[in-house]
Amino acid sequence: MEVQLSQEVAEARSGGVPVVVLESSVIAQGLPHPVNLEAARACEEAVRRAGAVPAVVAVIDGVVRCGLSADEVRRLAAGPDRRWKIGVGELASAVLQKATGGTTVSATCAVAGECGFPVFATGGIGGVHRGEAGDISADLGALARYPGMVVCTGAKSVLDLPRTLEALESLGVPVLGFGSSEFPAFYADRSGLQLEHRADTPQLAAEALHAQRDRLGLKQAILLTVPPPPEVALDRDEVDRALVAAEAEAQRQGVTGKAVTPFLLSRLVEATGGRTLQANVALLAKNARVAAEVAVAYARLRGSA
Ligand code: PSU
Ligand code: MN
Repeated sequence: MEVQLSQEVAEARSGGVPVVVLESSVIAQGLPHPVNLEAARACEEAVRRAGAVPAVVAVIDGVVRCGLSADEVRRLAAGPDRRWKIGVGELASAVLQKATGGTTVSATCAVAGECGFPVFATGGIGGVHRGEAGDISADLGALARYPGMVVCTGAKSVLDLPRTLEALESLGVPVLGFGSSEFPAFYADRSGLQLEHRADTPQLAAEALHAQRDRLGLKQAILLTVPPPPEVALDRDEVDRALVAAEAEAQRQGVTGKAVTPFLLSRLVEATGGRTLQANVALLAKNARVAAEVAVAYARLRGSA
């Protein structure tokens, strides 16, 4: 794959310094400005503090990039470029049209895999949507083709979580709870969905990644699910009630297709007095920190193997 690495990321790769890949659709589409910019900075800082190098993936002027400058992050966060949401199925079109935009988990997994970077942090993955429209994110298939670890707070808040877990199981993507035996419900720490396996420390998560990727040579990613920070986590019933109300409102207003998720998210922000937004930023930074700790432990494991 033609990917342009930033100098810092290229040097980290050749010097064996651990790298944490970050997606950019959450900057370009997932969060409103200027919270998106704060979140991007917080993630990069959290990665650096833990001793790894952050590598934001995006498409800039038709070039697939890994490692962005502060100006380029700002451009994604505020400019007209916010319109482009690039999944793995849109990557070729984006390159041909010399587009600029944020890459989703699916496109970012493809880039991270090609670059040989095995640790990737995000907020929530895409999955199986609620309702009967058959909307299933390309993230799921991409996870089945990325030999690495994706650190996240489970799946996006607006999804059908039981079906998303079933789909991951069908694809052979293992889900490991980080210090928890329950699949998180994004803003809420409880989903009622039990996980069979967990990793309670970054070291144990790194050992799982080493077993999956190096000892067994499996191509599927491991999903490491991190509960949201307890001080910002919302009550699951409160989120559920707000979501049901938001879905009803979307239907009344005739909101359909790609516009549904942004509509629901902004309704959730209103209904909770901004607490979902605060939780989103905090969980992103936490995931970035955990991912960096795993990347550092994994680099040590491989170095001593
Ligand atoms: N989680 C959020 N907000 C988001 C996303 C995830 O809370 O905007 C983004 C991620 O980039 C994820 C993408 O990969 O949405 C999935 O989109 P889709 O359902 O269109 O595949
Ligand atoms: Mn979707």
